[in-house]
This record gives sequence, structure tokens and C-alpha cells, in this order.
Amino acid sequence: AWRKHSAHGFENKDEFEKEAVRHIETTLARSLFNCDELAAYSGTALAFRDRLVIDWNRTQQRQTFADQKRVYYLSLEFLMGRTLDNAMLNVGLKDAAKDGLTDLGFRIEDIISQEHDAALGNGGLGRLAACFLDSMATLNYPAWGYGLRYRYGIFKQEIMDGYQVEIPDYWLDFNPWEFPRHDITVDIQFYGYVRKYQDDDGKSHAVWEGGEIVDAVAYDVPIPGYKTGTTNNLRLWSSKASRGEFDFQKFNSGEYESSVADQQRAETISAVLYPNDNLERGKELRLKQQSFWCSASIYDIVRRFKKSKRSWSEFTDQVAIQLNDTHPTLAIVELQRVLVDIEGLDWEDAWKIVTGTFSYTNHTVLPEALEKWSVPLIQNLLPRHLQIIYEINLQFLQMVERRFPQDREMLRRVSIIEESQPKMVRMAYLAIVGSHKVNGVAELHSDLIKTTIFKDFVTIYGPDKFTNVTNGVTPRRWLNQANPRLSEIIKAKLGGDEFLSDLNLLNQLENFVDDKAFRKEWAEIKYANKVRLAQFIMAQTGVSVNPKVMFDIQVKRIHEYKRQQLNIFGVIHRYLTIKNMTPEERKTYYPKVSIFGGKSAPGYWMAKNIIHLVNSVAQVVNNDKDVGNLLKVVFIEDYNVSKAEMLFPAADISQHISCAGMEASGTSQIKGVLNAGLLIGTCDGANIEVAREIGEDNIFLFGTLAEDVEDLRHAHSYSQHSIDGDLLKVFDAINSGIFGDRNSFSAIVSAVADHGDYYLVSDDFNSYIKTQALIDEAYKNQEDWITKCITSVARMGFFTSDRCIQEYAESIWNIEPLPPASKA
Ligand code: 26W
Repeated sequence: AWRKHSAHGFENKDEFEKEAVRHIETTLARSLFNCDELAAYSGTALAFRDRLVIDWNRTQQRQTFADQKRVYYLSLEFLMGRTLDNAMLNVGLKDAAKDGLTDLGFRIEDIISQEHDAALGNGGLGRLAACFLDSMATLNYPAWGYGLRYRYGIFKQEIMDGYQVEIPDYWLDFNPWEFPRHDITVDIQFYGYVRKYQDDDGKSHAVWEGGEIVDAVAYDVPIPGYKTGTTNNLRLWSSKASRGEFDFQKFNSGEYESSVADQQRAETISAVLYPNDNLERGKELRLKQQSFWCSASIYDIVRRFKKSKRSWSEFTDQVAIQLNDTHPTLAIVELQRVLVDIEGLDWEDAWKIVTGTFSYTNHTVLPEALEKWSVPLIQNLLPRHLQIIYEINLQFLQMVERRFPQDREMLRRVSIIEESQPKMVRMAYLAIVGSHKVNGVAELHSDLIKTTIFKDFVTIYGPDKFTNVTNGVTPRRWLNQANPRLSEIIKAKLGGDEFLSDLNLLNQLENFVDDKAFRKEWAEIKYANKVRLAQFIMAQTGVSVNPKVMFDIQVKRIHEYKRQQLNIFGVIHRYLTIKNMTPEERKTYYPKVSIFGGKSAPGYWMAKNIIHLVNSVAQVVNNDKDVGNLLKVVFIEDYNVSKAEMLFPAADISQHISCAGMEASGTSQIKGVLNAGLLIGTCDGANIEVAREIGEDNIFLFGTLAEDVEDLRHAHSYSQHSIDGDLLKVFDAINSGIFGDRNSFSAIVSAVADHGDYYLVSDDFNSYIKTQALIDEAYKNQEDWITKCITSVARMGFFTSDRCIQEYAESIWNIEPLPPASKA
């Protein structure tokens, strides 16, 4: 009923089949006789794409006519994963497709898995952006995403001899979900110089001249909401040699190669996603990416506003722009430049518009991740922007000086320009000064930014400028799509699927914790999901795992602060424990499968080392006759969104064990609990709020508190701290060489034992091991375990990204939904 308004396209199995076959035969020019799974995927995707396009056009028209405020979500990363399954579920015709594909001789799961992940992101920040797009469309907000159309997404990870190897991820061979808009092309300027002059009235002007021009071409991706006609737009920019600049002179005079070289240089800008997560390296090409994308997006937003013929004073009634971390901070400078240099507004009027438009989300407190760009680099690439940054800083510092006339130190500390050699632009400070709201992504994190890295700015602006929006995930992908069977039994119990759009309704599940039949189905579903994962592990690694034993999963980017090293030390401790047992004792010990997955940044030596250690431990443990099925260790190659959709439904327990205060939020713990797994975690990020919501009895928390971290680190730095007990045995085992590669592994040990243990692994090891023992014991009591799981799922309503978007909309963007007229 909710999509009756779409006049075209299919509504049932037979019409779906007709459409899919038509696309296979005409669009793809393939005969049905040699229709393989890839062709069937393509035909299915194209049939669904037609459906999306109709709703998409309607939505865009409606938004244009309604002429109300829109939000633009600027993110350098959108980690979308696969689209077909999501499109089928959101449009509500998955069953028609399933039956249609069966008629054609295919299993829908096989067809879905033909699709290449759209992996335009590193980890949490990019996946959050993707969840937010889903929620904004589902809640009918007029919202656009703006990003870059990388030719290569995050690299594919292969494990060779236990080492990570990076393979390029060329993903655009067949991408039915994007629409090139060759008519929407923006000239983007780089380099050059600034000419200043005074007009006849004595007003001074700046003109940015010379340099080179690169074209930004728009590619649009439809974002369907769940059970609504609203289909929003994600606009990704691709770089191309400028039509004006492409050197026909050279081309004609035979300098073919250098002419093509120019073209390739232009295309390099959007060629590849930087694979660093939480590490900033100050590369010029990255700055070019940021400014290319910010300029194109601001141009597009301003052009759309100008079509409405409103006065500039109404800009903030029409436009809100959210900065996903500091990566798009140049958009602040670019909007100020457009308003002052091109549209001729006074500085103060323009600045009021700018600060009323932007808001900034901080995703990390790690110092090495806070962006700083060198002044000479910006001077060369963006000479006018640098002047504007200096002017913004001057005005800001004058304001601070008026308010705190005694405090010279304050001026030095908060200056947007760091007086180093070379001088650096502190992008987070620029983002704060240019925004009206700044938010963190979990309560602890939002408190930490107010009391540490942005403390002075709270003094200057007052506390109201800073707020918290705790992260969430979309239950459409992370429950309904990832775990269809669990979703089905919840629908059956709650009498419908409303919980997928109103996740708090899950709390009714608590009424069924004692329902025997329900509990049985619940357990069967977890088991079936584990069987599926066991089959996958066998096919991928040749390791046989028993789906009847506990599956313990840690999947996320590999980073020392996330402490996969703590996990593998725990696994080694377990291995040593088993080795020391008599065969009799082993019979009553707790069997378990330890599953790891995640990519390391290609240049992060220590993280790669940790991957190697995990794989080496796996080799030894999995082939040790004494151990048998008591312990298996698995590293899942190339962890990505679609693998996450398989892994979380199969987890009995998942690990979120970052050093306290360092994981801004984390979002995978939400995926773990929502899929009926329990958590072991530190008091960090959103773990704390998960514990508050589901109850302390339903989560295994351990370890140091964020408030104690500084003192502990300090203690390590002056007293050579000695490692003893269980951790020492683990280190001795590693250093003995039983896992091979003694030399590189010794660096992992040394970081803890000799180099200050920055991530407090030794401080938390004992409580970690104790907590793991509690989990072993708890898992033995399956009845209690299932009660905990059902209760936890029932209490996860808060962590839907729909709630996040509502909070952003109401307290930061000030925008209203625009539902389709015929929403049933
Ligand atoms: C400039 C290099 C760089 C690249 C990426 C610096 C920082 C980043 C991201 C901000 C890292 C990131 O993904 N942060 C994660 O954001 C998630 C969504 O809010 C949080 O859940 C994670 O805790 C946080 O690590």
C-alpha cells in the first residue's frame, strides 16, 4: 500500500520476471540460455533500479517544490556495502524477486552475493554515514549526501603466509546504482594567485586567478527509505580533465602522451580512497581531494539556493550542512569565499550565514588523527583560501582577546594557526569557529572533548555550543537484512514489522523471555547462523569449527588502541592453559572459536604485525593435537560490510575492548547485541550507554576507567613496570618462538613490556582474563544466556540511527520531514 503511488515498474513476481528478463536480453544483450548468476544479478538490479528511479524523481521534485530547509551531509567516506538486498527490502518486493528468481533457476542468496561491496570508506565513520543516509530517507527528511566517487575503494585484503597483502579494489565495472550526470559539471580551481583591487567606491576586492582547472562531474546514487516513497540523493564527485583546459594544441601537435598525462593527473584526484583510519599524513593529493569535493559541493548547494530567488539572509532557513569530521572543513572557507568574493556580501553578513549553516561532528580524540595542514601547502594550492583562514582567525582571536584580555596564553592555544615550523592550520579549531554546533558521538566522548582537546572553546563559546549525539545503526540493514530469520520471529511475536521503523517497540520482546517455543526458535536461529559461518570458514580457510561451541568475534579495523593484541594474548593464555591440562581435565574445559577480522592501514607496521601474530597463533593452535576442538583461531580475510552482515548474526559474544577513552563511540557493539550476541567490553565509547540500556547484568565490562588512564600511563613512564603472572607466561611463549617470527612479534611484546604500554594492555590483562572466565561459565548455562540475549535485544531501541537523525534534525539542523503525499 505504501508504494501504490508508483505507477511504473513491477508489483508482483510475474512482472518482476518480465522486467529482469527484459533487462538481461536488451540492456545486457545476453541470451537467457547463457544467463549465469552475474547476469541474473544484473537483470534483477536493473529491474529494481527502475523502481527506485521513479520514487527518486518524485522525491526530488517534491523537495524542489516544497522549498523547505534541506540538510547536506558532507562525508569523505560512505561505506555502503551492497545495495540490491537493501533496495529489495526497502521497496518491499523481495519476496516477488525471490520467487521470480526461483522460476529462473536461481537462489536469491546466490544472486545477492554476486554484488561487489561499495567500499568507499575505512570503518566506523564511513559506515555511520551510510546508516545516516538510510535513516534520513526513512524519516522523510529532505537530505543529500555529498562525497567523492573513488575509482578504488578500500583495498581488498589477502592473507599470504599470515601477512596482510593489499589488492586494489576496482569496483566500477558494473555499477547499476549510479547515474552519471555529465550535464552537472563544475570547474574547480587550484594554484594560481590572488589579485587585489579597489573599486570606484573604495571597496576592496580579491580575485583568484591563474592556476589550473579540473572538472568535477556528478554521479548520483538513489537512497531509498524503508516503506516510504522518499528516495534521497547521494551525489559523488568524479574528477576529469577540464573541457576548457584539455590541451588540444598539444593533442594536435603530436604531443599526445603529455596531453594524456595531463588528463590522467586530473583523474588522479578522485582515483583512490586514503586507507588510513585515525591517522593523518598531510599529503597534498588528500588536500586536493578535500578542496575539490568541498568546492564542487558548495557550488552545487549555492546554485540550488539561488534558483529559489531568495535573499541571502534566508540561506540558513534553507540550508544546513553537517561536517562528518574535519575532512570537509574547507567547505566553511569556500562558502565564505563564494559569498564575499563572488556574491559581493560584506564579510560580517557572510560570516553570520556561514556559522549559521555549518555544524561539525568530531569522531576521535587521538592526536595523530587530528587534521593539520601546513600553511605553505595551502598557500600554494589554495592561495585565496589561506587569506580567508587568516582573516577568520584574526577576527576570532580579536573576539577572544576582548573577552579574555589578561590571557595571552589562551590566544596561543586556541589560534587556528599553530605557530610551528612550518605553521599549521588546525582544522578542528577552524571547524569549531565556523560552526554553530559541535557534537561528539557518545556521552563519554562528548564529555572528553569538552574537558580535553576543546576545553578552551567551551570557555570561549559556553557549553551550549557543544552537544552529544550517541551513534546508532540502521535496523533495516543490521537486523532485517543481516538476520532475516531473527527478524521474522520478532515480527511474528510483535505482530508486524513496525519495530523496524520504531526500534523502541523491541521492548515488547521482554514479554516473551519465558516463552519456551520462542526461546527454542531463538536458539535455533543463532545455531543456523553459526552453521553458515562455519561453512564459510571451512571454504575460506580450511579450518573446521564446531558450530555448537561458543563463537567469540572481534571484527573491526586493526589498531593498537582497539587492542586486538589484548585479545590474542588472551587466546595464547587459553592455549597455554589447555596445554598444561591433563587429558582428563581437557574433557571438562570450555571449547571456543576465536574469530578475528579487520584491515590494517598499509603503512601501519605494528597493526600488520598483530595480524601476522593472530595468523601464526592460528596455525599453531589449529594444528595442535592436544587442543583438538577446544580452541580454534580464525582470521577472516577482507573484513567488509557484507562479511559483517554474516558475522554478527553468528556471534555468541563480540569484543569491544579499546583502551578506555580512546574509542569515540564504536558502532559494532550495537550490531553485536542487536543480533543476539553478548558483549565483552571496556568502559569506553557507547559501551557505557549500551550497559546502561540493557542492564549491567547483561554485559561483561572490565578494565581501567578513562579517568584513570592518564595516571597509569604516567606511572609506566617513570617506573620500569614489570610484567608478571599470566601475561609473563604469554610473553615467554611468544619470545620462545613457538609461533615463529620471534623478531617481529617481540615488538608487540616490547610495546607493552618495555615501551610504556601506552594502551594499558598489562593493566587490563588480568581483569580481561577473569572476565573471559566468567563468560565461559555463563555460556555453560544456555538458559540464562538466552534470557540475557533476548532481554538485551529488547532494550536496544535507543541505538537506532533513526534516533540519531531525529536528534540532529531537532537540535542541530532545525529541519522538518517532508513525507510523500500518499504515505499510507
Ligand atoms: C585524517 C585521517 C583520518 C581518517 C579517518 C582521521 C580520522 C578518521 C576517522 C574519524 C576515524 C573513524 O572512523 N572514527 C570512528 O568514528 C566512528 C563513528 O562515529 C566511531 O564509532 C569510532 O569510535 C571512531 O573511531
